[in-house]
Amino acid sequence: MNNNNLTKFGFNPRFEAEANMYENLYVGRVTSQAKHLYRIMTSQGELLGEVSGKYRYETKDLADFPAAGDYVMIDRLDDKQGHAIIHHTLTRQSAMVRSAAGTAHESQVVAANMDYIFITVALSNDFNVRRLERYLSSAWDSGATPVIVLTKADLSQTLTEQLMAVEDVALGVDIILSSPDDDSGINEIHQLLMPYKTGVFVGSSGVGKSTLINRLLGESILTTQGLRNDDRGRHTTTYRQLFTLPGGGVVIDTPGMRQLSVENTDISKGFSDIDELAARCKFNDCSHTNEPQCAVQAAIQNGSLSQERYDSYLKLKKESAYESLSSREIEHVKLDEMFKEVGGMKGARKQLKHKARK
Ligand SMILES: Nc1nc2c(ncn2[C@@H]2O[C@H](COP(=O)(O)OP(=O)(O)OP(=O)(O)O)[C@@H](O)[C@H]2O)c(=O)[nH]1
Ligand SMILES: [Mg+2]
Ligand SMILES: [Zn+2]
Repeated sequence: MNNNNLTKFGFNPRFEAEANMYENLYVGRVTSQAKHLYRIMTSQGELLGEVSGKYRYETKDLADFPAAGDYVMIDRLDDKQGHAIIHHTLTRQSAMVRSAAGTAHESQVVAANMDYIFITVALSNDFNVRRLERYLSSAWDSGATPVIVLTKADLSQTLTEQLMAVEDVALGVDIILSSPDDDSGINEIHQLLMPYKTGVFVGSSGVGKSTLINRLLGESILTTQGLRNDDRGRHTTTYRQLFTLPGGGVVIDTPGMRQLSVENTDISKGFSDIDELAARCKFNDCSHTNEPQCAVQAAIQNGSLSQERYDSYLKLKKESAYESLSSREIEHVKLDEMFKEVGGMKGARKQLKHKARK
């Protein structure tokens, strides 16, 4: 099978080797999804497909259904007689995961098999460095390389402060500055994506992801928010979609995420500086609060670690602990914390009962 057409969509020998293990099936890459229907690019062009009954029946985890960027094995290369049937999803090289809207437990794959995650942050009113930190740790966990893209520099009133704040948390991650009247940022993104690499754009609604992709494409294919720029617009992009760039390279546009859960996220990857310090604490299980010879506290004291950064580390750590609990369990944990002095919630209950009896 000649897969030249698919190579433009990122198909490479690693996936080809796995695809060859399936007899009588063809490989394709998912370019978008609308409910149960998938658009799939194949060696012969694009077609529509859906997962087989067996696939649906055997898949318990939402994250195991195909997502934009996935390579899938399908039964046909022509959908004139009906939708192609997806039988398998090839092993993911990377996956950006978030918890599905409204649920604490089910996680959803935002995009798969990308080399870069372009975390897009606007330098306008909405700028929030803590949110960037969350995206960063989630991106590190995906297996792809994060890149920070800063947009709307033209609307910033505190550019220097903002850049310093970003550099503080970036820890070696590339930072690309994009502005409407200068193409150097766009060119840097092009450079990264050159040899058929895949990049996904993530970030809050209205930060300018689709605008960037239109500029990369060299034409206005994607709908962007009107001329509002109040950072409060509706979500303009409503589904994930994959495109090929004229100079090679593949990009996936995503709708701005309302909530980016830190579930399944190894937060330490986003905080390697604190990790390094922690390794030098006297005690292995140091909580970095009041233990003697704590390297983290020492760093805060001598100013090499900011209290603010340490606080957000603690906050993220606490949230990821919460995230793996059900809402009921979270209530219990919260109550336990509230009643810590009297020995947790059970202790509080006992005391209440005791009082009532009196
Ligand atoms: N001033 C200024 N405006 C920008 C810049 N980049 C994008 N915008 C504007 O910001 C608005 C939102 O841009 P979009 O590209 O639609 O944002 P998005 O991230 O795709 O949003 P969702 O699809 O909702 O997730 C549009 O009006 C853009 O014209 C920039 O660098 N400077
Ligand atoms: Mg968009
Ligand atoms: Zn310590």
